[in-house]
Amino acid sequence: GGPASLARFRGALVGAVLGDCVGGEFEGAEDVPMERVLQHLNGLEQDDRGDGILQYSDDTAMTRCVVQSLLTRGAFDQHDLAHRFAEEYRHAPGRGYGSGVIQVLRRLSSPRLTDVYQPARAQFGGRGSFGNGGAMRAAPFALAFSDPADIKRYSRLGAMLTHSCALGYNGAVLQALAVHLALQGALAVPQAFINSLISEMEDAEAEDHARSDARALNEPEFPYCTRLHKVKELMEKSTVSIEEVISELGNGIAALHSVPTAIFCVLHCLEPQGGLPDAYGGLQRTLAYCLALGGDTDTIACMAGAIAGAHYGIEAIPPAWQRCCEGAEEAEVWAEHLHQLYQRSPRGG
Ligand code: R7I
Ligand code: MG
Ligand code: MG
Repeated sequence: GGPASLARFRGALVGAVLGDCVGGEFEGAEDVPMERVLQHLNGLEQDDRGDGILQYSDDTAMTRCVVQSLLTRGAFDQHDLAHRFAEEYRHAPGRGYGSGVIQVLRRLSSPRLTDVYQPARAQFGGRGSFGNGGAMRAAPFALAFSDPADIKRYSRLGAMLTHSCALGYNGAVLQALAVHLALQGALAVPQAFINSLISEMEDAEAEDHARSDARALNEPEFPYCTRLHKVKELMEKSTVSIEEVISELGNGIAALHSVPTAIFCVLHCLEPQGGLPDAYGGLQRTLAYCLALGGDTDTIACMAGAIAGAHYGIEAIPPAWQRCCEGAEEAEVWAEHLHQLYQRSPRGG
């Protein structure tokens, strides 16, 4: 489809759900052979697999809250979103939430709370979480708003309800921007895509709060830009091993060690790769590659799935895979509603 087509919106949201559902199998695993990944994915094609057999985790549970809040309010509403996160957690606490964030989610349900950003600020000794929980649910901001300034502002605030450390919320900003660019068709020119992200993150990371958090955590100045430059270096190499990706970019639960990794996975799999079935399309390659990294596979595949889905569109998603994943059919319907909201949203200048 063309830029910002409905097929791309569907692809982005369904891709995110698929990544979470298929990635759950290997979350926390080390040394995942590609053979095991392909076995797992081949299983999705078998007719006797029940509908929605692979359950989604916190990544999708929170993404659904963001989608429903944006659609119901027609805008970003931090109180509504905080309430939905808290209610979702109360109803289904067993979706695999991070061990720190559950305290925030409990406190967000208190009727006495007036500042909804306060519980997140109290995390980890007052600096806030640098986990990838803000980034994993950032895709809907790129599907609801067309102006990059809105996408940046609201993905940041949406993440700050649970992640007040700059390394946490800037991961959400980066993920939302990557989905936004992919929706526009920007992955047709990979070098320009990564350069745009670097220049956006140069702005985001120049703010005082980002600088002081990077310093306090012993990270280089402009930590996301530094990682995105590493992504560029890896893109230029003729061969890249899984071990190299893990050691250069990471596969962990910190947003800094997973958002640039997800972006790399998408870029790396734009072209056919040895070790992956010839019959696989780009989105299938991307998800398989994410799973083979091990570590935080549900979240890396969820984020890469959103970006790749925005690039390839819904046609790239095998119906059998979609059927196996809880919430994937519904995601397609919500993508249509978000597409309508997006078209009404003010364009940036
Ligand atoms: O970021 P968060 O929502 O977790 C998301 C991850 C995804 O992989 C999901 O699929 C799910 O499995 O969890 O939850 P947080 O609890 O805010 O952060 C995740 C973890 O990162 C924490 O439990 C800590 O182990 C670590 N972490 C920190 N550790 C030390 N200091 C995050 N921030 C800090 C910190 O500042
Ligand atoms: Mg999860
Ligand atoms: Mg995870």
